[in-house]
Amino acid sequence: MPAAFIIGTAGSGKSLFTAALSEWLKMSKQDVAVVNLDPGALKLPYSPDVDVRNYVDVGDLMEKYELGPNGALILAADLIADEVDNITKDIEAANADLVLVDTPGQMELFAFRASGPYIVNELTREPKAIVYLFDAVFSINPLNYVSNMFLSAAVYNRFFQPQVHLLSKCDLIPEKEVATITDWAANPRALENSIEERLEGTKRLFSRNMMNAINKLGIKFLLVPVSAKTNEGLVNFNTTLERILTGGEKYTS
Ligand SMILES: Nc1nc2c(ncn2[C@@H]2O[C@H](COP(=O)(O)OP(=O)(O)OP(=O)(O)O)[C@@H](O)[C@H]2O)c(=O)[nH]1
Ligand SMILES: [Mg+2]
Repeated sequence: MPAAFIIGTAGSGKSLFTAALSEWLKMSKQDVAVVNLDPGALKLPYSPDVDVRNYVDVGDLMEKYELGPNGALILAADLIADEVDNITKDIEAANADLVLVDTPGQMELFAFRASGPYIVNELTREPKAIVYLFDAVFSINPLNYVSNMFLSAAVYNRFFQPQVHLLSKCDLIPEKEVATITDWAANPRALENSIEERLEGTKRLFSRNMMNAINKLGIKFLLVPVSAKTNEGLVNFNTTLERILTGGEKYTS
């Protein structure tokens, strides 16, 4: 089954986006399986078809190994790798056309430990995509936007899978700002102009150099504005995802 992994910094909107997209896909009569890979999730805005919490319990780990919450989360992230076979079986049992995977709250637990890339490789042999969230409120400032680009390039460097960027929570910022940020993603000159206009001193210099370094990497990802509250952008995003995962075919026959 083709799979999309939803990744982003803590609180960037991964879980709510997973919920909104899966509901929207189900309403469009598309068969989707939702996987929760966050062992630390207390409450989820969707009912997962497959849930890592059935295999790894952070509370038990804290008790058994006398760990604090962060230590237990790190151990949990590592232990998930041992459960790949079980999780894969659960996903196969769900027998869907698309798998949406909500990843751990703290991105580093998934992207910057050995287990994340291992899981992405092992979960399915079919096409996959990394969906990286840029929080719209955070991204209004070009300095923050460039920092997030840097993080997303680091994520790419861990997975080497097709990657799509989402501007999440775009209902929280004015439409004009949404247009400006999507323009930055499409056009490096627009970002450079905003850096020159809105930043000064070390911030300007550092952002400009960082932007140039990222451009030199030669990676360019589409940025699709979305809102999990209003469902704005879901059609656009789904078209992009279909193109990546199925070469333009619909998930359903
Ligand atoms: N207005 C608005 N709020 C959103 C949107 N998406 C998420 N939020 C809010 O942002 C907060 C974080 O959303 P989550 O979906 O839990 O984000 P997450 O990345 O899964 O967070 P963790 O897993 O805890 O790191 C919640 O209060 C959501 O209600 C959106 O599209 N619009
Ligand atoms: Mg979450």
